[in-house]
Amino acid sequence: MRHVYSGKVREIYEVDADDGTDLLLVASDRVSVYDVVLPTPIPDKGALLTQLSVWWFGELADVVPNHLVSATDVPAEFAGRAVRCRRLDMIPFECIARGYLAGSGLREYLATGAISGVQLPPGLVEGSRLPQPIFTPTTKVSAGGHDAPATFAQVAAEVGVETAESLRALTLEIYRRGAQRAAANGIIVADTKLEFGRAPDGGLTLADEVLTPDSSRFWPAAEWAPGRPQHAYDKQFVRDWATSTGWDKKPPAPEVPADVVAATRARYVAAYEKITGTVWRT
Ligand code: Q0Z
Repeated sequence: MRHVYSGKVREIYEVDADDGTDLLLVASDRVSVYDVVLPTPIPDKGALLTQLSVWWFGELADVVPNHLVSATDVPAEFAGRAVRCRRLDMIPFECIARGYLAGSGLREYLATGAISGVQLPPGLVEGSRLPQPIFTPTTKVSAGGHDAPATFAQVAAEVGVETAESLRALTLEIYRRGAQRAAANGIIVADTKLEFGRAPDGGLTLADEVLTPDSSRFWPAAEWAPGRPQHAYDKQFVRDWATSTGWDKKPPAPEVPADVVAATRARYVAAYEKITGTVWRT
C-alpha cells in the first residue's frame, strides 16, 4: 500500500490488485470549519460519509457505472471508512449541480448575473431556490488555489461536446435523485459536486464520493429562509460554537467540547439515516 495523496480530511492510497492497481479512498473523522481542520475528531464521521456514498453508488447504478470495487476488501485499520476503487482517467472538471444559490455560485451570480455561463433571472438572493437545477462546472485547481468557474463551451472544448453533454445530463440527473430523496426526509440538497472519469473501456464512470454532506450543501428544510446564510445540516453546531468562542478562524482552531462533538456526530448519523432509511450501527 502506497500513500499517494492527502486532502484536508481524506487520503488516497494505491493498492495492488489482480489486474493492476486499485485506489483506496480513506475518509478520516476530521472536520473542517471555515476551511480549518479542527483538532477534535467527530467519531464515525469518516465511516458515515463513506457508507452514505456507497449507498448512493448502489442507488444510482441504473444511471451511471461507478468506480467502486469493494467497500469491505480494505485494510483492517480503515474498516468502514474506506473504499477500494478502480483508478480512472479523471475528467479535469468538477461537475457541480445547483438547485439553490449559495457559496461561490452566489458570489458569481451577484457579480455577473450568471454562474459558469448559465444566465439566471434577476432578484435572486442568498439561499434562493433556482427556477431549475443548473450545471455549473469548475476547473480543478491544485492545492492552495480555488476552483474557477468553467462554461459548458469550455468543458466541451476540452473533452468534446458529446462528453460534455453526457456530464451535464448525468450531473443533473444525480442531483435530481439526491435532492428528491433528501427533500422527502426534511433535507435540502442545495448543490452537489461530482467527479467522473473514464474506465479502461472508455465508459464515463462516477468516481470519488457522492451526495455526502462534505461534497454537497445539506440544509435543514425546516430552517430554510432565503435572504440570509443557511444553516448547514452537519456543521451548524460546531460553526456556532466556534463563533461563540471568538476564534479568529485562523489555525490552530480550539479543541471542541464533548457536547458539540456529540451534537455534530448526531447530525451526520441523522443525515445517513434519513437518506438511506436504515439505522446506523452503534
Ligand atoms: C479522486 C480526492 C480523496 C483527495 C483523484 N477512481 C479514481 N481514479 C483516479 N483518481 C481519483 C479517483 Cl476517485 C481521484 N480524487 C479526489 C479523493 C482525497 C482527493 F479521497 N483525486
